[in-house]
Amino acid sequence: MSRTVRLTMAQALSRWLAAQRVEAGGVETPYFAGIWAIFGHGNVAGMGEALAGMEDALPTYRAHNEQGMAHAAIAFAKASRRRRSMACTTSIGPGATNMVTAAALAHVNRLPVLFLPGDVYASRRPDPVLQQIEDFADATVSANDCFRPVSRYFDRITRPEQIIDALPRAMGVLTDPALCGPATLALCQDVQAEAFDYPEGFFAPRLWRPRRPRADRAELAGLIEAVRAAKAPLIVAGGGVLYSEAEAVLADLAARTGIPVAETQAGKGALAWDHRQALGSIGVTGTSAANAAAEAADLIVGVGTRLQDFTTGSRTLFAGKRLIQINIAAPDAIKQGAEAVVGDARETLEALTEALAGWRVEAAWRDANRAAVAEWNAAWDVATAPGSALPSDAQVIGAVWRQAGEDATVVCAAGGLPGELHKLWRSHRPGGYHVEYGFSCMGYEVAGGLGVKMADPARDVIVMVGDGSYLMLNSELATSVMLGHKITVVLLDNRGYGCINRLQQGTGGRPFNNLLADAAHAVLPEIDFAAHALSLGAAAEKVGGLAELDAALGRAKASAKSYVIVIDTDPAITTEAGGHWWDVAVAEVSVRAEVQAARRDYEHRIDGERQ
Ligand SMILES: Cc1ncc(C[n+]2csc(CCOP(=O)(O)OP(=O)(O)O)c2C)c(N)n1
Ligand SMILES: [Mg+2]
Repeated sequence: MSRTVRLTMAQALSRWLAAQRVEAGGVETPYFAGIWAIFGHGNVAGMGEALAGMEDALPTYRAHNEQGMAHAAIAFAKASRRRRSMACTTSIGPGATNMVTAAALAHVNRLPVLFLPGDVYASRRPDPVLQQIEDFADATVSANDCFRPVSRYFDRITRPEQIIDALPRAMGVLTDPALCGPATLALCQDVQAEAFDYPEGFFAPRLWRPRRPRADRAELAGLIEAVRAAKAPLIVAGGGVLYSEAEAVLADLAARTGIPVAETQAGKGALAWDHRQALGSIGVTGTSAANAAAEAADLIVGVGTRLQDFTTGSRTLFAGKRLIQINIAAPDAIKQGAEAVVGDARETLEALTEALAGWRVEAAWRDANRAAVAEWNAAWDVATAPGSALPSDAQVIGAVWRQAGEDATVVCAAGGLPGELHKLWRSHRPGGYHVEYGFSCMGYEVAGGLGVKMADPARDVIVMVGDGSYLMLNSELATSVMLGHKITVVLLDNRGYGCINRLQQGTGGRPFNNLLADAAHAVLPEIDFAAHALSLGAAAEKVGGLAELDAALGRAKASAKSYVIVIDTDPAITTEAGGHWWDVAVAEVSVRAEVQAARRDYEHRIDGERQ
């Protein structure tokens, strides 16, 4: 009989998490870099008791908001290219449901994170326990059922021995490149504290290696033949390129063959911005060079992309084109009528490079793309050149980019900034661009910046955030100060939801309920963001304009603790150059002539969408 060890479920779970290993950068290291925890009655006596004393093997980090700590965990995983991740434990009820938005964020972005919300008593002894929702028709329902549609794996642990199967299954999802996403184990409060005789072998260290399935031979042969036959091929690099660590192979393939490469939000940074085949961002927030290439291309090869509407210009940019999708997940590979090549990006691009040896695109295609990039670079100079008026987001981005070292990582998620950054930020290296644009969740930015910093503390992390996103969730700024993980936050205050205000007018609406001035108010808020950041323990200052921003960025760089720079910006300006149509449904009936006109234009546009 195998030996056993008597532990509570929470103790066994924590020990098991600490025993999971991966190889990162040639060194074996724990898969779970730590566990974020906010305790309540639903986890303090179970998980809390287990984690105390485990600090060396599984460090616990205290946060201020469950959604925020989950954002930090997710950003950590994204910055670690899904090789490592973190767990998050909460109480039952509001602590648990505060993480549901973050779970959806991880699900959309295909990022691994282990959610461990506390759950109601399995025994039902004290029902209804504090914070328990009561479903009159179904006694098995708890608030944690909200996690089901936003988890790649969900289980409720109602007996201590269930984790012997549940944990490896959760880990299988976290480490599977095709299924990757959040795993949720809802831990019944009483079961966390219940003891069981676990087999000792359950806690043996286990090494998880990234899986790299090769493409099916026939699918690969079809891809090679299609590229060889193409007059104007274009590669669209998505996040899968980075998660597969395929960037060097992609750069080499592009250089050898001359095939131009455009990047999605998640794929940005795969190529250095000045690589000779780099066209920059594609789609709704694309460069003129990339979007012109997509329109002229006779073959589009997507690599590791979900084909989100922003990438495809709501299915108009690639309409009528031959589309081949290299993707680890078959459901992604077959989207939008694409010919599928299911496999690991690096393996597939390596095979493609080998098969295309000696083959190059025609000179006319190469020259057209080079000329388009030169034109885009001129537009970049115009958009980012400092002026004397209230600065635009683009001008602030230009100033921050010029000051940022090649090793810096810019972090963003929602508002007008992600689009402007997609177009204008010039990535020097993979990992230098971290924009969460799958869920585009306001409030990801500050906590996300902390997670990125934790993934690589040597890195300069620059968070660019709008006033709206900052106000929605900024509490992990205090955590960054507390943990000594310094981030720089550049806060662009345009006094409201600038991008939605522009979208509202673009769809024929009048300015309503987006900018502070257009919303119901007794007084117009005069929010002192610098004072707010100071009160959380960060260093902070407000600058009077672009000229002062440069000097402030220098002070931020020299600061040992997190530093917030506030700058007023113009809510109306966005970069005109580049871009493509985005499908936002316009009201079919309205008394406003502007809405009627926008609707006519909209109906004309949707005729072109790829079926
Ligand atoms: C949690 C969440 N709520 C709502 C939205 C919809 N939304 C997208 S951008 C935005 C406004 C963001 O304002 P701010 O951060 O100030 O950026 P700005 O648009 O002014 O550049 C809103 C409300 C969202 N993306 N996320
Ligand atoms: Mg704003």
